[in-house]
Amino acid sequence: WRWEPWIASAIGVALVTAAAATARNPVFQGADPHAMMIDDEMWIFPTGGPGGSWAADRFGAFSSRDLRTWTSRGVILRRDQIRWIGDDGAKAHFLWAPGVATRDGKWYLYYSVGPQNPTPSRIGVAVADAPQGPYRDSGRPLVTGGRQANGQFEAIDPMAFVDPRSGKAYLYAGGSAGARLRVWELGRDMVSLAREVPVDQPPNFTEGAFMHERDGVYYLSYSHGHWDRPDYSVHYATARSPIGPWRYRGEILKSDASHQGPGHHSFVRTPAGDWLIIYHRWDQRSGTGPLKGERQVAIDRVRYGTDGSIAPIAMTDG
Ligand code: FUB
Repeated sequence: WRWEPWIASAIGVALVTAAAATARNPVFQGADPHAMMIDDEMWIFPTGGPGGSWAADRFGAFSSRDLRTWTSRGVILRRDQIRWIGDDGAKAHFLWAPGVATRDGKWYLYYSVGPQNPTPSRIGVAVADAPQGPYRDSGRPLVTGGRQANGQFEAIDPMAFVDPRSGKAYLYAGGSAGARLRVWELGRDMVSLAREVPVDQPPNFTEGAFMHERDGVYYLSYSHGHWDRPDYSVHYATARSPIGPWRYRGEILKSDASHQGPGHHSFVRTPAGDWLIIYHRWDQRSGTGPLKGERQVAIDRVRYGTDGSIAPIAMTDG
């Protein structure tokens, strides 16, 4: 027989399928993981990474075929490459919570620049020809936080979603201060906003919105609670469109006897059709007060009911 590309692909599928229940958790230090399947390989774009999950001045990417051995794809964007960030003299600005999307052969890295004060938080976007970059910043913030008519809006946690049914692209963002979700339709170029879409606020929304579609059901999932408390958890709502109206469906991921503070996350469908949640939790395993230490990325299996519900997710260790 001859070695054909489809054989490599099939082996990749088999490895990822086998790995669905056997990721070596925690995967690595990091937070706010945005995960995608790219050519049968899982890629994770986190805040920070091995070495620290907080005050990041750069983004890296990591990939794996078996969810056990991870390859660093290097630094994909640095703070000093984003000219508009500036310096308010009072506090450093940090890069948080990347969200990645691809369209027409280009890759788009959306990211938050925090904290919120004294300069308002902002969301930027950088463009590349490949998932590992190099990414070039678009040259201006896409969204800026601040006081809004209906309460403070913190411009963090961007999630870009290209609707596989309509082809339209949306940007979801918001959290923490004001804890408000906002949604925009992105321009065809993916680096401009076409219009803001009014949406109803999903119950218990704090931050970290993620959108995925399965069998015509649109799942809006998000973090609830305080980011450094054991009540941090993941809730979700469903809709027949990516912009609601939402039907609140409850909590799916919460602290248990040996894992604390699961929150910012993404969902991925493997080539074999299994669904996984990639999320961060804390390295502190118990306690009732504010959580201390680093955040770490973990991967667990997602199971759907015939009614489109998501069963409570069990956090595992590798
Ligand atoms: O990593 C910084 C912040 O922590 C994110 O913006 C929030 O979603 C929370 O995970």
